[in-house]
Amino acid sequence: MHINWFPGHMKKTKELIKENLKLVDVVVELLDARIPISSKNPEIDGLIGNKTKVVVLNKFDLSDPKILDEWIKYYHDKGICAIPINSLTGEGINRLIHELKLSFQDKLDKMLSKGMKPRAARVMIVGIPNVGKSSLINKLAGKKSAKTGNKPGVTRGKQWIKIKKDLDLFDTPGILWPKIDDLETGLKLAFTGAIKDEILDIDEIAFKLVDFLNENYKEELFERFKLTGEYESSLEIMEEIARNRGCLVSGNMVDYTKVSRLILDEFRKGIIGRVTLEKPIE
Ligand SMILES: Nc1nc2c(ncn2[C@@H]2O[C@H](COP(=O)(O)OP(=O)(O)O)[C@@H](O)[C@H]2O)c(=O)[nH]1
Ligand SMILES: [Mg+2]
Repeated sequence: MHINWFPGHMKKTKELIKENLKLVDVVVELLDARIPISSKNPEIDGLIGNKTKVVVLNKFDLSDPKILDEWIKYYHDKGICAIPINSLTGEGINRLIHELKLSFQDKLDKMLSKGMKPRAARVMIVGIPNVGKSSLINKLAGKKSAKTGNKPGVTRGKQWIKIKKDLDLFDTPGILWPKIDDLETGLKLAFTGAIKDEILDIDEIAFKLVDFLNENYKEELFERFKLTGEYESSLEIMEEIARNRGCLVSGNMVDYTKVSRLILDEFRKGIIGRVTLEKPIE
């Protein structure tokens, strides 16, 4: 699989995030609840240094509830607060706001004891492309809608959005890239739509996804696509799905690209079921 990924302005972006972080009290590390490892940029912790961090497991509505609990416990055991959020409906947002204020309290107390004036906690969201940064900012900001630059390096119009009396949000999220150092990571990012399909072989991705689902979420897979037979391979499963859904070309041949798109689309929308692709490593 060929992944052409790293644009030249990555270094500049990192510098910019570092600059912006100087203004910030609390960092929200936004992760995809289905792939908390693969959607993490490994350099973020270095950039954050000893600032307070809250982990948000976004798109939890698409993730496996059982494994979500395992992840929350995993972070809890490491002393990190992890909050499941649905940035489309706003579920979990109030808890996040509460937690953000709470995590600023220590710093605020110190400031007050030094005779400084109290001020609102300043928060910045950081995450990989497509993890839901803009959606979360919009949900948090409500009608005070944000100018949310999707391009790394966008500084113009930089401003603080007042979320609550004592909570300010930086309107420009920090965009960092995932680290794709093996095929597995690349595939998980592709399954979830974090990587654009154009730079990957869609048939291969869908095939690998069916492989994974057949292994780990067989019931959901079979139920959704009305599979009833015994299948020798994931390829046979894909062909059956293609026949069931009319993804065929002349002569009743399977249209692999069409069925691949269909499977990936339904997976990403959560129609196949709530699926998590990686568990915490003990
Ligand atoms: N199901 C679901 N989809 C989400 C959630 N948050 C964001 N999305 C979708 O994920 C895609 C990327 O979101 P966006 O906010 O543009 O991500 P950004 O690139 O990090 O700013 C969009 O299609 C959103 O509708 C969520 O919590 N649940
Ligand atoms: Mg965005």
